[in-house]
Amino acid sequence: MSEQPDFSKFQFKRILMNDTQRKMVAVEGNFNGCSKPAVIVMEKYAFDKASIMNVCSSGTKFTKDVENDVYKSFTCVPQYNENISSNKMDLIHPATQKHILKFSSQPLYIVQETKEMYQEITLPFILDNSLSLQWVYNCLEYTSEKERIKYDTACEKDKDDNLNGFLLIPDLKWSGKLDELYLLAIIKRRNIKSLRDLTSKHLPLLKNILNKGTAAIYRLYGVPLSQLRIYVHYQPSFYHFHVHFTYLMHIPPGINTEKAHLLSTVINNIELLGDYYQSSTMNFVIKEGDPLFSCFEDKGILSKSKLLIESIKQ
Ligand code: G7M
Repeated sequence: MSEQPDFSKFQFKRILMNDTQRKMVAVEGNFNGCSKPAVIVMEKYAFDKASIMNVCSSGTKFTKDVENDVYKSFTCVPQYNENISSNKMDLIHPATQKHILKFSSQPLYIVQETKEMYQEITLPFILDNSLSLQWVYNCLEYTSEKERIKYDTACEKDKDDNLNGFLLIPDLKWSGKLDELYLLAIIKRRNIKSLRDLTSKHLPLLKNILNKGTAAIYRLYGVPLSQLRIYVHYQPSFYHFHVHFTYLMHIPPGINTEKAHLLSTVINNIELLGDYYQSSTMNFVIKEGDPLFSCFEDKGILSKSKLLIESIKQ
């Protein structure tokens, strides 16, 4: 059996690949005294109960980065080694059943939501059952995350600010590392819930977000439009219209085709057909435990067993 390599002699040359989603990195270098190159691939282990309890222990130093309504975000550094294995931790407290569902892994289904289904089932449901928008209003009113706001269209003294204005703020999920860039544009007006509400009269708002949002990000972080993924979710978790800006090389959750809609495509669709998002059938993904799933089931639109039988027949 060959000897254990002496990793203290490893000379770093360059990062070949940094997979921010898998927390995996490939590095080129060489060992002192050896001219032949070496590649090291490092990957963080998945969490288990022991590692969770290790983070949630008195041996960890927590620094609060964000506090907004029931949401807090911390950087957690184990005291035995301050240089490695820091974790980002988000806390929701008190959490509702809706929060618990939002973070639970569950069987998923695709809904093909016609305009009638939206009006009769989805809309009444979201009007009665959505997550609180308090954190959004706290941002808009500068009562939380004030120091984190990166751009505010009001700074341009635009007379249209309350109609087409927005704030640009780091998403709660952003670690702050440039290669994981993640910002949100939150609109100022409070009467657009989701994609379904957008019509041609909102084109100036959407173009404002696209143009001023990308210009601000380029100014602040040097990331150009061509390296940004700019999209909205359908269904969103929060029914106050907002747009996600993420770095193209980073793969955050929620960019799959069943959930993310590129803002440029949204603008294009509305330019082609002013009521595109009122008249289209929209696909979205739903969890089995979501009460909205039960509403579709009650109307005979979704059925777990029917879907199963149909998939077996094919
Ligand atoms: O799925 P939806 O499009 O609704 O996404 C909402 C986004 O808002 C997610 O990417 C969240 O990480 C982000 N977010 C949620 N909360 C509660 C906060 C918050 O309190 N502050 C900030 N900055 N972002 C949040």
